[in-house]
Amino acid sequence: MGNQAVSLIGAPTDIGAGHRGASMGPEALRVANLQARLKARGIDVVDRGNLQGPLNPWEPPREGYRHLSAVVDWNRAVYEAIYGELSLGRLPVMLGGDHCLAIGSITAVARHCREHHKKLRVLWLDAHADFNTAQITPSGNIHGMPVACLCGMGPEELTTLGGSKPATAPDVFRQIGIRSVDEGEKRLVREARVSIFDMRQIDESGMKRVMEEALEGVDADTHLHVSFDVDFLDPAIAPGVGTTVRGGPNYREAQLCMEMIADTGRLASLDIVELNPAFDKRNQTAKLAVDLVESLFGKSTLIR
Ligand code: HAR
Ligand code: MN
Ligand code: MN
Ligand code: MN
Repeated sequence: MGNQAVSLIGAPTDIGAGHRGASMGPEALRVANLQARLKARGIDVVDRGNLQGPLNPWEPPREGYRHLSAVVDWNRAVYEAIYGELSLGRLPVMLGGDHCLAIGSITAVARHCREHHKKLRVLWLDAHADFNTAQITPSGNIHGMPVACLCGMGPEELTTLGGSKPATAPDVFRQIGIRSVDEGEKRLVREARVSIFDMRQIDESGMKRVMEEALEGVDADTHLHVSFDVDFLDPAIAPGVGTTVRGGPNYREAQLCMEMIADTGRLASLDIVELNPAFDKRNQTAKLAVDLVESLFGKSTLIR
């Protein structure tokens, strides 16, 4: 992985979230030394700074969506930036920001894959399935909707961001660590046949077996995108998120997950989202996220 070129792109907003503070995520990751840690691995890492977009007006939902037009503005900016980096042959790392921004990043990745005849595989590391729609959302928060939007279920402005709709299909996703899915959302993910490795399955089969299945079929023609929602992690080790759900992966389970992704050698784009410094203690969650991202880029604890 030594000759990889990585671009960090900050998207400092909490426009799609139910709590304020994910807008501080990019800076917390910088303070936790993300760039230097990756550089120390021999990777060429450029920090492109932050994208710009509307402030959070903190309004109630309208017709099932909170802040829809501002979410669209932010996602357009993310889409352009991520597509630009991929076109330069670089590996974009989006520093969120809340998870609604994965609509823009993954729409760009999907376009890049179409143009380069690559198979897309998205690993969605999250406590939540993020498959809500305006009709079934309990909150109106668009960070609970990105996977549905990417599969063509959502507002036209978001489902057509990349021109063609849908941006991608349910069969590209493998969701890992899931333990909080709303009632209507459960029906939708079942209908769409999204492949979900929930915490019960991780408990019963172990992270190793789960990751083997989630990575099955990944080969030299695969573009592997990781969408890392920091609330994937157990809140005991990662308190710095707005929506903690207990019973997540512990430190070693999370490391093994990242190490097994690194072993494929196919990681080609990454989101780090939902880190919320307003809920963190001494930046510990940002530091943990950086530690895990180092493993994603090949740092290994193997001694044999
Ligand atoms: N499912 C809930 C909703 O839609 C909470 C959703 C999302 N929270 C996140 N995203 N952090 O993964 O309102
Ligand atoms: Mn490429
Ligand atoms: Mn999420
Ligand atoms: Mn989540």
